[in-house]
Amino acid sequence: MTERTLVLVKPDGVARKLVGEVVSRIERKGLGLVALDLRTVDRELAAQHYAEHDGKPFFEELLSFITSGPVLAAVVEGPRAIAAWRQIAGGTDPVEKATPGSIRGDLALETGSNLVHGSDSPESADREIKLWFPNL
Ligand code: RTP
Ligand code: MG
Repeated sequence: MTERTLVLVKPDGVARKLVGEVVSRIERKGLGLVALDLRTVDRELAAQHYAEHDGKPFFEELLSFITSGPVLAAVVEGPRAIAAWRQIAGGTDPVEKATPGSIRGDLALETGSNLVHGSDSPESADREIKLWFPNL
């Protein structure tokens, strides 16, 4: 079944010039790009995007980080795109959880700067795609 997911290359990934690397891994897996946009987000969008983490100890740090520079936002499509992209991205902690071969496993060291985001369920994907690409 074809699915859509929201992918972000976070500010650390853009600053480290890993946009091409990330897009390449999406395409090599066989997933398709539906929309792509490089932009710097304000606190309001960031807080809505990460609403599930509001109140957690790392929330403020997360908002400062995600608004610290341009991000690449993408809508990615394909069979089981949500799980497929989370496999490509790797687990949240780049050392303890992400496996070698994944983006985080290969290219990141810290949980707070783990390069990429991907929606974690069909409901999240729907909500996040509407938030980032309201005209899609
Ligand atoms: P993301 O939403 O960014 O794709 O990451 P994720 O699903 O793998 O992880 P999630 O639990 O949604 O957490 C969102 C982001 O918050 C930071 N985080 N820090 N210090 C901590 O314990 C902690 N836990 C999460 C990470 O940067 C994570 O990507
Ligand atoms: Mg998440």
